[in-house]
Amino acid sequence: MRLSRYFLPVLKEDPKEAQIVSHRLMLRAGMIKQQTAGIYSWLPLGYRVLRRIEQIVHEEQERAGHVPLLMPTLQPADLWRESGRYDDYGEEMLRITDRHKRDLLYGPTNEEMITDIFRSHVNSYKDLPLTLYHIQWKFRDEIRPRFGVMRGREFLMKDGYNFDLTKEDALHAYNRHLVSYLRTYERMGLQAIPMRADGGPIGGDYTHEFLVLAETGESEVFYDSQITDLTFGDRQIDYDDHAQCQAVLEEFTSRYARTDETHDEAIFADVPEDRRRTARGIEVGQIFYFGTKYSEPMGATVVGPDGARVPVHMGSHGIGVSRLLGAIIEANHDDKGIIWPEGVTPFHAGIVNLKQGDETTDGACESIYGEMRAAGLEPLYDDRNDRAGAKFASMDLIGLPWRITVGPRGLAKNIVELTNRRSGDSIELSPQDAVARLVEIYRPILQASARA
Ligand code: P5A
Repeated sequence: MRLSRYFLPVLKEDPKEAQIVSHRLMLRAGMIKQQTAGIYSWLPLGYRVLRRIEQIVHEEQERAGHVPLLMPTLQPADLWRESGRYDDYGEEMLRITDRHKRDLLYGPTNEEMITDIFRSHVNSYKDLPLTLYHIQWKFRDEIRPRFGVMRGREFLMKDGYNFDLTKEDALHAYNRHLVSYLRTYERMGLQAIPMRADGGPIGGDYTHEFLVLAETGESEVFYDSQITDLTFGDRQIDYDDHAQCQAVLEEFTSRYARTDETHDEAIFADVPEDRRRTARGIEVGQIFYFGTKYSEPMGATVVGPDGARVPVHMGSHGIGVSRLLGAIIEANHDDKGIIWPEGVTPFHAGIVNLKQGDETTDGACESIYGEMRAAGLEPLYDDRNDRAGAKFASMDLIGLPWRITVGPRGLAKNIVELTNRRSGDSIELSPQDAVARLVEIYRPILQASARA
């Protein structure tokens, strides 16, 4: 992308309404625009990151054997009357009446609708196990929408639903989700810790939230510091292997880690004092097992092996896709701006032309730009006629992990500068070597997508 043809409305001043750094940086970097409380337009840069996050989520869901579909945002109220949640959900639900006076709602979640799809089409235990998911906008009329996309009213969620014959199989689906979520967050450069939580309006008492530690997090959390040493890494996992998934769950949930909803001082006191931590966290996902809570009242049954119909065991599993942008920025920024992890960056590298209009410099930038694209990388080329300082400031603000700086003085020695956004370290390389180095850096990231 050439910046001269892009739409990147960066702000020079700090917006007054933003109380936390991720909200401030998303507004300043021209990623989002608030349309009304808790409802945002996604401007091109924000939309690019959103799409990258969605792509990682899709890849890891499909790797785990889950099947994508797409349900609508609007739902008939009658489905929710069947489960009994229409009245229970309260004021967070946005209720709408159409011209025929039929009650609709803007879905805050999809347990009822997916259960309806299941009961319409699945009849036998032989079609199980089944996990269906989608990535779709949700609406929750939060009493206090705040912190930008972190607590929106309209927000993007990946929500998945498993259908199993037995409780044991459904718990395997739970474990499978836990494993796939660990991989998903790590690919985004995040450490998200599974913590025992509360079922809330979704239901079920077997549930974990995934939390990213951050001072600005809305949840208070209590944990054994040893848990922060765990990483999932590049291990190979067979998602059909019950024992393997169970072992990962045990590894990641055996140490004390709870949100304030389930925190128990007496058990916490057993953790050695020097490892006890109280902190704040951002909830970026939650998984639930709730058995037959929806399948029973809604008649989602299958014919079991002995010929009798039984309600299916279910769970649901959510990732806060739009909230993740805020969480990633909270965990990755400095006083100059955002520092994107390589897995989610909107562009792989910026190219800064120090002397726009100079034939040699323009030519060198064009070749770097072309070579990067030919190698499957997406550069953002700042080809505007602007001061070097202003170009550097925008690049730092929008947080691309790498920058190639090209100017006539370096080119006279066949040299450009490759700068790392996080460390600020620069190295001098020939233009060809700079591109080759970036190809090397991004190889594992592009391969992770290709393998999925
Ligand atoms: C699981 C999937 C559910 O809704 N039903 C379907 C279950 N879970 S949840 O925990 O309530 O939501 C899942 C994730 O969505 C994000 N989230 C939000 N993101 C931005 N703004 C909001 N107002 C908001 N509410 C929830 C969280 O990341 C949450 O973990």
